[in-house]
Amino acid sequence: MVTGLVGLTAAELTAAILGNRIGPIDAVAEFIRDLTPGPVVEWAIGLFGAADKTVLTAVVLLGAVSVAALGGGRRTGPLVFLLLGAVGITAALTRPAAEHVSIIPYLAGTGAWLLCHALLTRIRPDKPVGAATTDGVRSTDRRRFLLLLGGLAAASVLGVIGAGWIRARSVVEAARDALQLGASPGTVPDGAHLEVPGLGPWQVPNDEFYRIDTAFSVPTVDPDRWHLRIHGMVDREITVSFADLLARERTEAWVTLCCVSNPVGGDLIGNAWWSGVRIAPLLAEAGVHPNADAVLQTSVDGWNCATPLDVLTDDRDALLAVAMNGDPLPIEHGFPVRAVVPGLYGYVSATKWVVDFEVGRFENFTPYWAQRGWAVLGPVKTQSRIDVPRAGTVTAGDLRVAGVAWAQHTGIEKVEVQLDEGPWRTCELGRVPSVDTWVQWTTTVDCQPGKHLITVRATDRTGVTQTDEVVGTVPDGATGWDEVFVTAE
Ligand SMILES: Nc1nc2c(c(=O)[nH]1)N[C@H]1C(S)=C(S)[C@@H](COP(=O)(O)O)O[C@H]1N2
Ligand SMILES: [Mo]
Repeated sequence: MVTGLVGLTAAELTAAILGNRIGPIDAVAEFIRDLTPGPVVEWAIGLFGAADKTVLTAVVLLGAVSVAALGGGRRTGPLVFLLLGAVGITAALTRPAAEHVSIIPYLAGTGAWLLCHALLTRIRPDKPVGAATTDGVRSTDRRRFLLLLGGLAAASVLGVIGAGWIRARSVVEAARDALQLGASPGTVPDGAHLEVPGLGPWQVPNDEFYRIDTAFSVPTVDPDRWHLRIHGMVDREITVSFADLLARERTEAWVTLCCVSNPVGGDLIGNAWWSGVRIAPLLAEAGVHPNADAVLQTSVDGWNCATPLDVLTDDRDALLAVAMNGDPLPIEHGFPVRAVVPGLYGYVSATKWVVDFEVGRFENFTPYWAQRGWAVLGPVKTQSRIDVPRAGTVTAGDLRVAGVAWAQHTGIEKVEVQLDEGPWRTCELGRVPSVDTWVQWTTTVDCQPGKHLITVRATDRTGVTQTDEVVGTVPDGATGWDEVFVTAE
C-alpha cells in the first residue's frame, strides 16, 4: 500500500513540475469516463450529481492503492506495478493533446514503484524482534522495515502537498499572465531620480522590491474567486468581486512602502507606482458607523492588521492595489489585491492577498503583530539613509554623498549632512510628485585624507527634525541618524 502511494505521489509531483494539464489520477479518471457507456454515465450523474468527478477520482485512487496492496507482494509486485504503469501510459496517450512528455510522470511513478518495492521486500519484517537468526535475518529488520515504511509514507504525504501547491501556483500564474488591467507603467517624474553612481533607482522594480510577510508558502489566489467582504460596524455589508473592483474608478499613485522592522540605514523600504481603487468610497458605500475607529484587514492566509479609519477615509490615496509598476501584483506582493496606505508602516496597513475588512473598534481587535508586542498604531517615522559612499576607503577631496529620505504623507522639507563635528550642510533634493514618496538627496563634502564620519538627518514638512535618539525597531520603528565611516586616501 505504501509502495502504491509513493509511486502515485512521484507521478503526480512530476506532472505538476512539468506543468502537464492533468495528473495521472485524473488522466485515468478521464480515460475511464471516456470508455464508460453513456447510460452508465447518466446513471452516475443522477446518483452523484455534481460530485460525480470527485467520486470517480476517489475510485481511481482507491483502486490503484488496492491493486498495489493486494497484488504488490514479494513475487507478483513487479509485474503488477508494470501493469498499473501501462494502464497509466495508455490513459495518458489517449488524452487530447497528448505529447511525449505526457508519459514522463508515469515512467517516474513506475520507477518509484519498482524501487520502493525492491527496497521494502529486501527486508524480512516477518521475523519478530529478538528472534533466532538461524536464516541470517537480523532481529533489527522489523524496526528498519517500519522506519522505512513510515518515512516513505511521510514523504508521500509531503509530495502530495507539494504537487497541490505547485499546481495551484501555476494556475494562478497563468491567470495573472492573462490579465489585462490597463494600468500605466508609471513615468518617473522629471528630477526625481538623481544620477549619482551607486544611488539606487527612485522607482524600485518589482523583482527588487523588499518582501516581508509571515507566509511559509505564498498564498495563491485565483482572481476569479477573489472577493473582499466589508462588514462589521456598517449599515450594509458588501462583497466586492475582482470584476466589480476593476469596473470601479481607478486611481494610480506613487507610494513608498516601508517596514517597521527597517533598522536605521536599512533597506526594507521601496517606492512603486500603484494602480487600484480608493478604499474610502467603498467604506462610504458600506456606511461606516460613527463610533467605529478601525478596520481589521484580513489576508486569505489569516494574517491580519488593524488600520485607523481616519487614514482610510481622508483624502490620501489609501488603495486596494491591483497593479505594481504597471504589472498585475506579483504573487509575493499580494496578488490579486492588496492594501497600500501612505503614511503607515506595512504591518498596520499593507495587507497582501486581502479578503476581509471588518469595521470596528481598536479595543476589540487583536491583530497579528499587536498580539506580539508591536504598537497598535504605526505611523512611519521620518528617516534618512546614506547610500553613497559605502563605508570603506574613498578618494580624498570633493566627495559625493547621496541617499534617500522619507516621511510618508508628511513630506521631506530638508536633508542635511555633517562631516565629523562640522556644520550641517543642506543637501540638494530630488523632485517628488507628492508627500507620499521618498526623496533622493545629494551633496558634496570636502574630505581631507584621514578617517571621517558622515551623518545625515532629515526635517519633515511640519518642521520637525528627526531625533538622534537611538531606538530599536520594536515596538513602533527605529530612530537615530544614519552614519557612515570612511577613510579618505
Ligand atoms: N498577508 C500579509 N500581508 C502583509 C504582511 C504579512 O505578513 N501577511 N506583512 C506586512 C508587512 S510587515 C509589510 S512591511 C508589508 C510588506 O509588503 P511587501 O512584501 O510587498 O514589500 O506587507 C504587509 N502585508
Ligand atoms: Mo513590516
